[in-house]
Parts: sequence; structure tokens; C-alpha cells
Amino acid sequence: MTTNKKVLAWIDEMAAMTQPDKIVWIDGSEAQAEALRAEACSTGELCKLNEELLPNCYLHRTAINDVARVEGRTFICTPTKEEAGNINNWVEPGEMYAKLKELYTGSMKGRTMYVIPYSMGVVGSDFAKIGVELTDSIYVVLNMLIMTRVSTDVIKALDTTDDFVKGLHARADIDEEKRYITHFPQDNTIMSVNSGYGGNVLLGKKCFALRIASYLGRKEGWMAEHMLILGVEYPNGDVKYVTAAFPSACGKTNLAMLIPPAVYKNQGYKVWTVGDDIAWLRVNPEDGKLYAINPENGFFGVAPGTNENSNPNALATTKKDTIFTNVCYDKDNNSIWWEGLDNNPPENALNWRGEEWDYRKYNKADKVGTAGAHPNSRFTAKATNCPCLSPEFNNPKGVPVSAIVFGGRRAKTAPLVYQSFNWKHGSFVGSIMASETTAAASGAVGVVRRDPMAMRPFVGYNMGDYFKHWLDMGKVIPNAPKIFHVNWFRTDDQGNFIWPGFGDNMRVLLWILARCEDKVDAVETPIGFVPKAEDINIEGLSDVTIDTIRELLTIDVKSWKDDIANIKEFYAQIGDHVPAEMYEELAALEARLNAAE
Ligand code: GTP
Ligand code: SPV
Ligand code: MN
Repeated sequence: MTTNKKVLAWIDEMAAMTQPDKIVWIDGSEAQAEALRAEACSTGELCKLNEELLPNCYLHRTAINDVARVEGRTFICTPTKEEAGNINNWVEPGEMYAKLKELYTGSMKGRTMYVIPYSMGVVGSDFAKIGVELTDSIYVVLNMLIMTRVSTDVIKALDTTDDFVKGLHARADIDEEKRYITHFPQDNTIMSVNSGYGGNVLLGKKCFALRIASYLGRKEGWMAEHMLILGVEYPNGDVKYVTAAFPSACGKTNLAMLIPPAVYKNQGYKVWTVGDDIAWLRVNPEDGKLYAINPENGFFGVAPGTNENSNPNALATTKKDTIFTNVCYDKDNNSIWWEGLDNNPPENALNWRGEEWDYRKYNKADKVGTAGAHPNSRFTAKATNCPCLSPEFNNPKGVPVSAIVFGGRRAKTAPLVYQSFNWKHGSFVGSIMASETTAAASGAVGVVRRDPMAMRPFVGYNMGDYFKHWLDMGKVIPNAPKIFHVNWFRTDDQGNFIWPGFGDNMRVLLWILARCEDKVDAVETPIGFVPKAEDINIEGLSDVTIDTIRELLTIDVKSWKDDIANIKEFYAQIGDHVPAEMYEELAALEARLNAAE
């Protein structure tokens, strides 16, 4: 327990409201974690899986109405609506606190309140920030123990600082009508109620490391982004780092853990994972470069589609010490399964809802209804169990970033890869990102929506001001990374992906890094620089010819022009905080497209 009076007073206040039977401090010890796992198994909250196949692994099912982030019930409660902006849901803080008080009052009666002091980032690093999450869920405690750094060091650090983010989570009735995921950036406070799912309740993740941190980053001159961080090692031992922002369930974990195709692997190329979801970025005054850390300590990754071919590193990471959420249960082996793991679905199984399941009835058109695993089912796994974890993972200074990559799911329009002209144009490219929606958030799947910098659900203030922050950062990074855009998801007329993706994305990464070092030419187009088709190496690819690459790199001026109208609407929706520089870039793009016809 800490001696910090502010922390203790806040816990007292929250306990007086929620009225738990007891309060337990989490210290990060294995003995305490083991006792909690045993308790959760005794109540059915967790199911211990086959110790031989999956040592120290557990299965958890959330309520069936509670399987994804709920963007419609996520609020940024700044004093004025203007600070939160039009893209966020907003309620005035006093009003929201009053509403929450009703929902929290007595919600922990008969339950235990766990106090989790945690650090985002290596304790003692200039990047690191402390949070304290209060929760009545053992599942949340066990996930936070994997996803963040929890130890007596954090408790010690808390003794001497009042700079910590407060988080209160109560399961209450898991009533979706009363579900609120709320943020009070001015108060360093997060309050979440009536959910037990991932991004809604693991408050260190999206709530702190993106929404609150993006607000702090703007105030303090750094950036919090929805980005993976990876290192590409060259045969001579050099390592270059890339960050990439893709919307939820659009390939960050997969790219971060990529295994190079044989043609590169045999030469000694390697990819190292620093992070798969969140990056905190700061300018290093010594060399003027942008440095990145991953504030997390584990992976909360999408399970379906993960297999020996698509992402063997992720699969290996989940072989021990992992919590699986909403996957399919294999009764015969006391094990788990998900769509896309292999071609052997279990005969005797329970689906993600916990009902008897027959794989023969699976229907792609109704995945949620007929799949064994929910499309947004996930694994929570330790970073240190990842075979390709970067040796720099715990470097308190972070890693220097050579390239920033934006990307989304676009069946048409966006080419395989293009490079922006400069930081300002690159920020514009990020601001106009669009992607088809996925199962990671509740709501329709497959609808194209604008998702600037993959941060639409995660910016803790006005989106227009966030664009301004990007532009401003460009002015204070002497050796700024180059900015690119990729699209692995172009489809042919039958709806099949044209680009093989996954490990073969290495071929695109190497072009990107060659551009950063001025080692390869490019073709200037109205939207930016695209590769010469022959500069994307296709050696060893069976279904891809140079004509396929040409097709993937084409820019359809007509569809880009249609996009312009949609971008204008989106900017108008964000409102008058969109910086003039972004409108300049938009006008310049439109002019280049007109000239191209
Ligand atoms: P969050 O954890 O939700 O932020 O997602 P993420 O961006 O880490 O997504 P992830 O890597 O888990 O990818 C999710 C989905 O994208 C899975 O269905 C993958 O199979 C698919 N995917 C990833 N990379 C590729 C690729 O290169 N090509 C294709 N076609 N699909 C991909
Ligand atoms: C995402 O939705 O972008 C995730 C999963 O990474 S969650 O933690 O639920 O936000
Ligand atoms: Mn994410």
C-alpha cells in the first residue's frame, strides 16, 4: 500500500461510493496472481485449460451483449463541448459525474475492490506514466497483470508523485443501456461501468494510453498513437524502426510480428516486435529524431485468423500464460479453437457464448451467430513470451523512428503503398485515412468510414486540434520520420485480396525504408510517390506478377475525386478546428487530380 495521501483519499472516496466488502492491493507477485486465478476458477469466471497443451492458460467468456468496445457509449467529458469536438460523444463533467454516481453507488456490495497500481512504460523512463485502476473484476486484474507493469516499484514510485491517472471500473449489472466508458482529461480520471470487455475495462489501454495520453501529449509536446512499432534488421546487423497506424483489427499485430519471406530470411533479415497497438512518441533532443516506446507489457490480440502461416509468432506467444476471451472451447481436449486456426474444428465444442456448437453449421455471412469463436475474440499474452520481442523492448529511451506508416482496409482507391511529399502532406494523408469497419467495435462491419490516423475512437480532445498537434510536431522534430500509406486489402472483382499480405508485407517495408535512405527512386503522382513496379521485389511469390504490382499501384483518379467530396464532408463534420493547412493540402490534392485528367 502507498503512503500517498491523495491516492488513499481517492480510494476511500470511491470505496464509500461503491461499498465493497473488502479492498485488496495488487502487488504483481506470482503468489497473489495464482490465488486470484484459483478463485476465478472456483466461481466459473475462468476455466483452466489443459496444462500440458497450454500451461498456465485460461478461458473467459464475457456476457454476450459485451464483446467489443462501445464507441457510442464512450464519452470525453471536458468542461466545454468544443474541447471534446464533434467526433467525440460529450457530456458536461458535472452531469456525467452525477449520473455515474447513481450507477456506482453500492455496485460493489458483497464484492472485493482490487487496487491495481500500474505503470505504462518502464518504471523510471521519461516516457512512463502511472495509473491506478480500481476494479471489482478478477478477470480485469489478471489481464492488467499481463498488459501493464504492476510491481512494488510502481507502488514506491506512487509514494512520491501526485501525477497518476485514476481509473474506476465496476461490472455492476453488465447492462448495455447503462454502460458508460467516460474520460475526464482535466481530472486525469477514467470511469467505466457495466462492461467486462477488453478495451472498455482494461483502463491502461485505450482509455489511458490513448485518450488521456493524447490529451497529455498535446499539452506536453509529445504524441500518443494507435501504432505498432517494429524493427527491421538487415543482414549487416543494422536495425531500422517503423511505426504503423492501422484501425482496429486491420493488421497491426500481424505486421509487428512479421516473419520475412524465405528470400529475405535466408539472407539474414529479421523483424523485431517492440509493440503491436500503442506507441508513445517523443523528440530526442540529442539527435533530433522521434523516439517511440510501447507503453504496454503484453498483447491483447485478435484470435481468429491467427495461425501457423499468418502469424506463427503470435501463436507461439499464446502457448503459455495466456488468457483467451470468447474463443471456442474444445471439450475433448480442454483446449481452445478459433476460425482460421487450422482446418480441424473440434467435434465436441462450445461456442463463444458457451453453447453446444456444430462447426458444420458455420455460415460466413453470419459469423457472430454461427462461429465457434467471436470475430473479436482475443488472447491476452505476455510480451516476454513473444519469440520476436525486440531486445529494445525495455529500453527506457525508446527506439528511433525512420518511417511512420498509415493504412486501412480499402477494397479500391488506396494503392499498395505511397509516400507523402513531406510531414505536412503526410499529416494530411493520416487525416483522410478511411477503412472498412471491423468487429473490434460494436456496430455494422465492412462500412467505409473516415478514421484519421486510426485514432477516431481514441482522441481525447477535439479532432481538429489533434490535426493541428500533428502539424505542430512536424515543426519541432529536426530529423522527422518520413510518412507513408499502405493498403494490404485491395480486392479483385470477385472480392479476393490481390496482395498476399502478412509476411510478404516485408517487401513493402523494405521499399519504405529504402526511400527513407534515398536508396530507391519513385514515381510522382497526384497523391504522392509510388514505387516503380520493378522496385517491389516479387521473387518467390507464386501468384504475383509485375502486372499484379502495376495493378496494385494504379491510382484511379475518378475514385480519388469521389473521395475528395467525402473528405470535405468529414472535415466539415469535425468543424472549424480543422487547421487551414489541412484545407490547403486538400485543395492542392484536388488541383493535382484535376490536372491529371
Ligand atoms: P487491434 O488489436 O484491434 O487494434 O487490431 P490489429 O490492427 O492489431 O489487427 P490484427 O493484426 O489482429 O489483424 C486483424 C485481422 O486482419 C485478421 O483477420 C487478420 O487475418 C487480418 N490481416 C492482418 N494482416 C493482413 C494482411 O496483410 N492481409 C490480409 N488480407 N489480412 C490481414
Ligand atoms: C482495438 O479495438 O483497437 C483493440 C482492442 O486493440 S481493445 O482493447 O478492445 O480496444
Ligand atoms: Mn487497437
